[in-house]
Amino acid sequence: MKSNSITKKLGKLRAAPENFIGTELLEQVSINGVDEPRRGFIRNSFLSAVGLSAAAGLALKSASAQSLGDPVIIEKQVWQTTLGQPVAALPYGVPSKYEVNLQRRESPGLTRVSAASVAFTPLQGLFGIITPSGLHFERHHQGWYDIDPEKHRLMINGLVAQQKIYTMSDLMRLPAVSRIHFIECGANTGLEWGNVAVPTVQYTHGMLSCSEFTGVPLSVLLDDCGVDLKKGKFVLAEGGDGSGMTRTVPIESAMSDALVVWGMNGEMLRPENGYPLRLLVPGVQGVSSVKWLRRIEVGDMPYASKDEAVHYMDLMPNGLHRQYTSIQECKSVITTPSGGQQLLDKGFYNISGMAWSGRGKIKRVDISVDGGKNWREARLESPVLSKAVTRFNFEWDWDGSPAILQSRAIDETDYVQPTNRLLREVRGTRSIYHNNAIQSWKINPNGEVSNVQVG
Ligand SMILES: Nc1nc2c(c(=O)[nH]1)N[C@H]1C(S)=C(S)[C@@H](COP(=O)(O)O)O[C@H]1N2
Ligand SMILES: [Mo]
Repeated sequence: MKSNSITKKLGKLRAAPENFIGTELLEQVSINGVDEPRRGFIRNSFLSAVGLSAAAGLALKSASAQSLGDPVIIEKQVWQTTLGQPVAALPYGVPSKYEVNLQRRESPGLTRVSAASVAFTPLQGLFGIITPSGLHFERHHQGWYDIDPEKHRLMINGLVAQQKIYTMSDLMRLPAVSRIHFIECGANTGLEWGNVAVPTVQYTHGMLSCSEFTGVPLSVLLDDCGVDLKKGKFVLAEGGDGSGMTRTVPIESAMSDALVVWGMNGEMLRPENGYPLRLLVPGVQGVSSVKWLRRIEVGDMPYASKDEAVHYMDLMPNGLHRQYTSIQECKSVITTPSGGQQLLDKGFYNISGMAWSGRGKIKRVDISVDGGKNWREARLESPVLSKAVTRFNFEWDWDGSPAILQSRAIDETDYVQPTNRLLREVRGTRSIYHNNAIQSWKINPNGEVSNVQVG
């Protein structure tokens, strides 16, 4: 009886004509970005969450369990009565076939220019803080390459006592560190500036990923080359791809936590993310984390490269451009429930999301279910790491009336994530980049969740 009503709702969602996204994507915007079989599973996990919250003393009058005659538990399944797949049937494992809808996707609202585009991370389907490597967002200015590590070199030159060229083997002998950090494109959430109601969190916030990166601190290499810290104020990082990506990084950043990275989530970088070598500048907009890194030049002033003169600048209300904005300010977003998902019924829900700050650790996240009138503190899950995604959770009993869900993050510098109104007061309305405003998801009485902008 329950499952019929779910199917009906799903049908309605798929048929929604006003959506500018295709059928393929409508499937993806259904709950947690999954298809029918998983939908049942999600529903079941909602039910077990219900059990948890009952212990916590929440009112759960609309919650109901499967009937005790449920054939899935009573009857023997194929997997209980047969031999399973042998070990190493898949020498490199892949996700279950039931998870096939959890994919990086290109936004239907953006145009691909040649190979240059972006594939967004499906944040709505992720748990914890680590983005699986195959789902790390990809942003290329001229497409990606699978570069032979034997043919890759890193050159360090400019204001150094000795210019050097490193092979991958040279680099991988050096003392390595592993750190968890986010990478966020400066253009993430950019469409919200234009009041474009991008339907899902994948497209509003999916140019964000968080991984464990392994490499050598850039400072070790700069020291090794005898960097001139008196004259050297900036470094230029240059990519080996056809886009000739070049970015200026301040020497303070280069000498503190910037890493020259070959590892991601325990294995070599994926080609799309810069294999075999990339720069990682923690907390700074993604473009500075130059992929397929081939050269670091030490200089005495910013390089004003083409990528810095044309992109990633903010047009301010007074008509001036703000250039070299680099820190990704404190930000958060609720990923479940989020745009395009469907609440099944009144009752208990775990509101879950991500918070991060380019300036350090997340200190607190507040949740509002009434569009910002009242706020209550969410639970931060450990670990809470500097310049990394922090997971938050919040217990909510939905009474079936319209609601507007928001999250507001505060970082260790006490910076508070701004509302749309506050952000626009300072920045005007003509920006494309660096939008860290509070995101609002509207819940209709029928359970549909959609993207809305409130002040
Ligand atoms: N060489 C090179 N590095 C690059 C890019 C590129 O196109 N070429 N894109 C940049 C941009 S705009 C971003 S947001 C990040 C994205 O990193 P990812 O693709 O690993 O997510 O890489 C940056 N580094
Ligand atoms: Mo980017």
